[in-house]
Formats: sequence, structure tokens, C-alpha cells
Amino acid sequence: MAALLYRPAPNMLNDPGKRIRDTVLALLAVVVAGYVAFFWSRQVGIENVRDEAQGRLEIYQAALFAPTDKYSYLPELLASHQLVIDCLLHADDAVHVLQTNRFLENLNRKAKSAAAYILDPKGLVIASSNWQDPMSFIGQNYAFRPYFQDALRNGAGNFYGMGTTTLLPGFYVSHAIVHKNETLGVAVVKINIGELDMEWARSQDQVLVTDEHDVIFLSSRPDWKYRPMTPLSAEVREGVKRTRQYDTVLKPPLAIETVTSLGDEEQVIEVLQMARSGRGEERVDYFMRDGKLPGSGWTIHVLMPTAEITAHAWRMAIGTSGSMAFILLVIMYLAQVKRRIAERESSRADLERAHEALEQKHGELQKLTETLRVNAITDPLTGAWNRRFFFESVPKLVSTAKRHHFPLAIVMIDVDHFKEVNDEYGHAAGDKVLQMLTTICRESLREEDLFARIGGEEFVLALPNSDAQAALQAADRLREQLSECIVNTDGRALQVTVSCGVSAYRESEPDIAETLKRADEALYAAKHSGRNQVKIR
Ligand code: GH3
Ligand code: MG
Ligand code: MG
Repeated sequence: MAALLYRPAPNMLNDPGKRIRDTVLALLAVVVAGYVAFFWSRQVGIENVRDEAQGRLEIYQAALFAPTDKYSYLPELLASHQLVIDCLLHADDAVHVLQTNRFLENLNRKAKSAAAYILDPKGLVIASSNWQDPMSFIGQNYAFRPYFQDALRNGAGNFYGMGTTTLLPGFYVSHAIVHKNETLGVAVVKINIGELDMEWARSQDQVLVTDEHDVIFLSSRPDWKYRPMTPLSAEVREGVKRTRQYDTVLKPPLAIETVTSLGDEEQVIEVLQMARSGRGEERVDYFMRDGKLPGSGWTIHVLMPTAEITAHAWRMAIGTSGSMAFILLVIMYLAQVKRRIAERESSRADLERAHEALEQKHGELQKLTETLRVNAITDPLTGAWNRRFFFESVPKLVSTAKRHHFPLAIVMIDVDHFKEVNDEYGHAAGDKVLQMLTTICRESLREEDLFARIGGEEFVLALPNSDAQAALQAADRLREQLSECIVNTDGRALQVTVSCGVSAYRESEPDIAETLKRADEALYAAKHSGRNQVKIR
């Protein structure tokens, strides 16, 4: 019954579609939060590194400029020196050459440069600071060197390269020697960069200098030295060979890939390099800041590894995603609890409704049962108790009488000549008589008296607390009342009489049967004596 009445409210039903949608949205939020945190953190990390790289770049630029600046005036000074000019004007004169050699040697020693020499317009070395050395440049032709060509063309030149005789790297600075509008030759000073090289190799920073062909010629990483950052074209390779810039030291290009280009001078690169463990190769990401060195075609690159930035970004992403997931889980848990409470409230309300309905049904059922019970023990025509009820109830009266020694009397009532009433006035009139009789009896009886219709026109009365005499009086009073009553039927007045038989219960008797029998006999006697009278037995 309760199951039939219980209908869960539809909005309280669990919606699996909504639950899946919520879960997907939550996961999406977690991923997006992690993604944003990762990129934001990485961006901040790169910003910091960018500032740091810029600072380093300026320091290294200054370090690189210092020696070149220091010696840049020397070739110009040499080019304007009378001794040098005379030497070139009298190249065949051994005295002039010797004087110039000594002068160059002296200058080289004092300036602490690597070499100083004078070339004629064909590129041939006329005088040199290492004139006494078996490896002297004298007699060598450097026409193929860019610093010679640049000086002839532009008045001055700059070059990084390997010494063709010493095989030691160095900066070459050159200046054209012009006399009376005629170019007599070129003065060259080679600057040793060994010191700078060593200093950079000791540096904690990753710093590189590339030439105009992107070849690394200065590097804090010795293994990257003389490696192009981009593969050289055939033409460039040919040029490098011709000028003998890197002679035999040029190595294969570095394996570099741009991960993110952040502008002309900044990018994140990935380098395939020797693994730190020493075995095999590994890919390492760097933030790279470039700085062009004006007037040289050279570029300084400061590299900062991004591994720490990336690791930090990952930590941020995981932390943010984790926090987000935690917050969402708490929210979802609270929502679940709220839903459960709502469901419980709703089912409680449903149960209450079901309970009310049940109570109502129960009441109806009780009424129905009561009606059925009353119907079962009531005579439908008169409303008096029926025979069944009488015989069910009378034993209780008997036992009470017995227990308390109270008297109990029985009166049998039978309508006289009722057959004739029916015959003369009709069955409906007879019914009316029976109803009238019942009404009068009920009105004149006491609460505890039991009145029942036990046959067609036969009635019985059980009178507790009444002895034979009292019952006789009551029966006679009834008989009289009834005989005075007039029933109207189809405009005719109808009057009936009754005969009564009275008997008192005797305590010696086990039940009422004997009493009833005696009352019946008394009734029979009343009939026999002429009817409309009361007899006692
Ligand atoms: P008496 O008792 O005086 O000897 O005569 P009587 O005519 O009353 O006797 P009898 O017992 O022979 O008749 C009873 C009649 O009551 C017979 C029957 O038709 C009638 N009767 C029985 N039940 C009903 C009823 O419910 N309604 C009506 N109208 N008549 C009934
Ligand atoms: Mg009868
Ligand atoms: Mg009769």
C-alpha cells in the first residue's frame, strides 16, 4: 500500500546526464587551471630570465669590446707612422725594413698584442713583429684575408680567424696606409684572445659569440666552439675555406631548434647536446638573448637553461590543478550532501502523505467494517437487533446476572393475527406495523434492555435487573401502548394487538434456553387465552 502511494518527486530523481556533465566540466576546469598556471608561471620565469640575460649580455659585450677598443687605434697609428710609410716606399731597402721590424717588435711587446705587421698593396708581408721567428709572417701573402680586402676597400677592417702560421685564433684589426692619395699597403694588428677564451670557459653562464656566418668562435662551452649555429651554405663554406678563417677547426653545426620565437633577439631554443651524464645526447631548452656587436657582424648570445623555469611551471600547474580539484571536490561533496538532505526531506514528506492517506483509508475501512458489522446484527426492515445479535449477546447478560445474582427476565412478543393484517391491508402495511412496534418498544425500554426481532412478527426482550414481576408489568405496559397505536395506511386506520410471554431466568439453569422455552410457552398460553394479553411461566 505504502509502496503504491509513495511517488518520489521527479526533480529529486538522480539525473545521470547532469552528473556526467558536471564531472566533465570539473575536469575541464582543473585542466584549464593547470594550463593557465603553467603558461603564466613560465611567462613570469622567462620575464625574469630575460632581464637577467639582458644584464649578462651587456657585461659580455663590454668584455668583448674592451680588447678591440684597446687596440683599434693601433693599426691607424701604424698607418700614419713615417717609418712605416718609408718602409713601404722603399720596400727593397733592407735598412728600412729592419728598422720597421724592430719598431713593430717593440710596439707589439709593449702593447701586449699577438702580432703587428705591414702588408704591401698585393697583400705580401713586408715587415712583421715576429721577424726573428722562424715562423715569421714576412713573405707570406694575406691578400685572401678579409681584413686586408676590407682595409683596401673601406680603409679599415675587422676579422676573427685562425692564424695561418700560428694556428692560434685572434682578432685582426687593419688599417689602410695611404700616402699622398695613394694606398701603399695595410697595417695589421692581431690581438690574442686566449685570455678572454679562458675567462669565458670558466664562466658559469652560457655565452657564445658568433661571426657573420653564425659560426661560434667564442664560447663558454668548449665543445660548442667552431660549430655553426645554422648549417653553412656551400658558398659560405667555400668563403671560410678561402679566407682560411677556421682552417681545420670548423666542426659540424649544432643541432638547434627554435621552440618559441619571442622576437628578433629572443627565442627559446632546444639544443641536442652531450648528456650531462657523459653518455649519449640530451635535448636541453634554453632561453637565448642575442646582441649584435655594431660594426663587426658578430653576435653575442647569452643562454639561460629553462629547465628550472619549466619545472617550476609544472609545479605551479600541478599545485593549481590540485587545489582546484580539491575545491571542486569539496563543492561537489557539499552539493551531494545538500541533494541527499533534500531527497530525505522529500521522501519524509511523501511518507507523511502516504501515512495520511493510509489513516484516511483505515478510517474508511473502519467505518465500512462498522457498517458491515451493524448490518450483520441489525434487522434491515425495523432497525432492531436481529436474531443473531440477540443470541450472541444474551449469554453475557446471563453471566452478569449469575455472577452478581441479579435477576434477568425474558419477554416474547408476537403480533396477533398478523397474517390477516397482511391479507387485508397488504404486505407494506404489515411492514409499517412492524416498524411502528419497534419504535414504540425502543422508546419505552431502558438503555440496558435488549430488544430484537427474532422472527417474521416475533420479537424478544431481555430485561437485566428485572424479576418476573417487573417484566410482567413492562410487557403489559408495552402491550397496552401498542394496542392504542393507530397505523395510517392508504387512508385507512389500522390497529393491532400483541400477545406476550414472560419468564425469569433461574440461576440453577446453565443458559437462557429454558427461560426462552418457558417464555414461548407463556406466549402460547396468551394466544390460547384469546390474545392481546401477557402470560408468565
Ligand atoms: P397468530 O400469531 O395470532 O396466531 O396469527 P398470525 O396470523 O399472526 O400467525 P402466523 O404465524 O400464522 O402468521 C404470521 C404471518 O406474518 C405470516 C407472514 O405472512 C407474516 N409475515 C412474516 N414476516 C413478515 C414481514 O416481514 N412482513 C409482513 N408484512 N408480513 C410478514
Ligand atoms: Mg407468529
Ligand atoms: Mg402472530
